[in-house]
Order: sequence, then structure tokens, then C-alpha cells
Amino acid sequence: MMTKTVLITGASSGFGKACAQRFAQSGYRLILLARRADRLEELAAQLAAQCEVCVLAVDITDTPALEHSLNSLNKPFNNVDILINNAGLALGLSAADEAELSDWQTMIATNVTALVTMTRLILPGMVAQNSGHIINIGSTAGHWPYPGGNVYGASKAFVQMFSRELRADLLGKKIKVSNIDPGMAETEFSLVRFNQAQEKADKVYEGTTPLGAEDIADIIHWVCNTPAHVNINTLEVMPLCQAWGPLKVDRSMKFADE
Ligand code: NDP
Ligand code: 8X3
Repeated sequence: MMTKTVLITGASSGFGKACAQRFAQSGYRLILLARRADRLEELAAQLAAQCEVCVLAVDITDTPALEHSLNSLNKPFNNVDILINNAGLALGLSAADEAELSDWQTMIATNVTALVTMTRLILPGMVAQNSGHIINIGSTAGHWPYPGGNVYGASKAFVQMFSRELRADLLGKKIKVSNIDPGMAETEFSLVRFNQAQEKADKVYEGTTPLGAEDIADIIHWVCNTPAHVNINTLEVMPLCQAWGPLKVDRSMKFADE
């Protein structure tokens, strides 16, 4: 069996880091991408005994820098077999009329534009070798709206539809596309959302057993190891402690004249 190369965006923490650890256990060749070089170097040093690994410290929203980084990859790292489009973030939980516009722009730039850019840069190589697998990390927030989810949820709904559109375009080629939609998972996600306010982040998971990054990494590893003819399109995962509530009704909104 040829060693497959996996490019993981957002490998410096959370799901991405856990994926790096999980795929390293199985001997995949890894490209670890994120902005925090120190985190990536430390992880790469830990994994080096298990697999070949290299680091790309780059901001995925900076397209020229991203292209430059990808072009700098030497053999055998320049042939990506599995792309895990995982880097992403939520910023804030304010209502749409109060949210910071710059937060919205950053979420769109990271969760949508950069994911699309990365895909467009890697996909021709997969088409040329007629094999590959793209894993896009969406969210339950892309299916189920909640107050303050606004642009974050919408960005993840994009990820879901983009994944399906890719499948439509790639029919007839041996390239898989899968969209994984996790629910509440304890990573650095809430710390980032609440601007490093640890107490606020901890409250999100208080009294629960949320998903762990390793749960999602195990699932992604499995999705990447189904038989050649099987494509997992979408997989929604929640911790058992999470489910939907009834739709809200505002009972002060009775219009007497209608
Ligand atoms: P973390 O905050 O732990 O990890 C996010 C990763 O994305 C980090 O490695 C971060 O690295 C990277 N990243 C963010 N912005 C950029 C950027 N501009 N350029 C490069 N890398 C970037 O959160 P999670 O692991 O939870 O999040 C991973 C994905 O999962 C995200 O897309 C998130 O939306 C999604 N998700 C999370 C859920 C949760 O409850 N945790 C549930 C559903 C989906 P660095 O800061 O070093 O650049
Ligand atoms: C992260 C899950 O519910 O906090 O995507 O938006 S949620």
C-alpha cells in the first residue's frame, strides 16, 4: 500500500490536532497547517516517530501566502490524497443587529472563502491522479439555527451545500467528498468565540459530556477508510446530551386587527 498524504487545516488544536494524532497512528504522511507555528512544530516533533510530517504555518485567509506555502511543498508532500478542510471559527454570539461586522467578515473569510480557495488549489492534483478525498467540516449550526448563530451558521450551511456541489461535479472520478457536521464539542472553539474568556467558554460545557476532538477524529479516520465504492456524503454527530428543542413562539405577538 502506498502511503497517503493528508493535509489538515487547523491542525494546531481541537479536531485538526486530534486528526493529526489519529492519522499518524495509522502511518499516514501529514501536512499540518495553521497560523500558530510553535504549536504545529511541537505537534510535528511528537508525531515524527510515527509518520512523515511537515508544517505549513500560514493564515488560510491570505491567498497569496497560502499559494506560496502549497507551492513550497516538495516531494512526496506535494501530492495530497486527503484534504481535511477543518480550520474555522465562530466569533461572538450577538444578535444580527449588534454583532461586529468585522467578526462576520472574518468568519466568512475563514469558513467559506478560505475553504473554497484551499479546495480549488488542491483539487486539480486529485483530478490529475484520479483519486482523492475531501473532508469538509461543517456543523450542526449549518442545519439548525440558534440565536446569535447568524453568520457562523450560515457559513456552515454553505460548507454543506458546497460539499454536495463538489460531488455533483466530480461524478465519474475516483474522488470522494464528505461533509462532517459535529454538534457541541469541547475544543478551543468557545474560547475563540468568546475572545479567550475562559469562564464563559467553560459554561458552554458545564454539566455535560460534550463530544471530544478524538471522537470526531475517529469518525473522520473511519470515513476515510470505507471501501473504494462508498462515499459518506454527510454525517451529523451530536453528544447524547444534546438534541433539539421546540420552535420558539413569541406569545406577545398577537395582532388584534388581523
Ligand atoms: P479550535 O479553535 O480548537 O481549532 C480551530 C483551528 O482552526 C485551529 O487550529 C486554528 O489554528 C485554525 N484556524 C483558525 N483560523 C485560521 C486561519 N485563518 N488560518 C489557519 N488556520 C486557522 O476549534 P475546533 O477544533 O472545534 O474547530 C475546528 C472546526 O470544527 C471549525 O471549522 C469549527 O467551526 C468546526 N466545529 C466545531 C465544533 C465545536 O463545537 N467545537 C462543532 C462543529 C464544528 P490557528 O489559530 O493556530 O491558526
Ligand atoms: C459548533 C457547534 O452549536 O456551538 O459548530 O454552533 S455550535
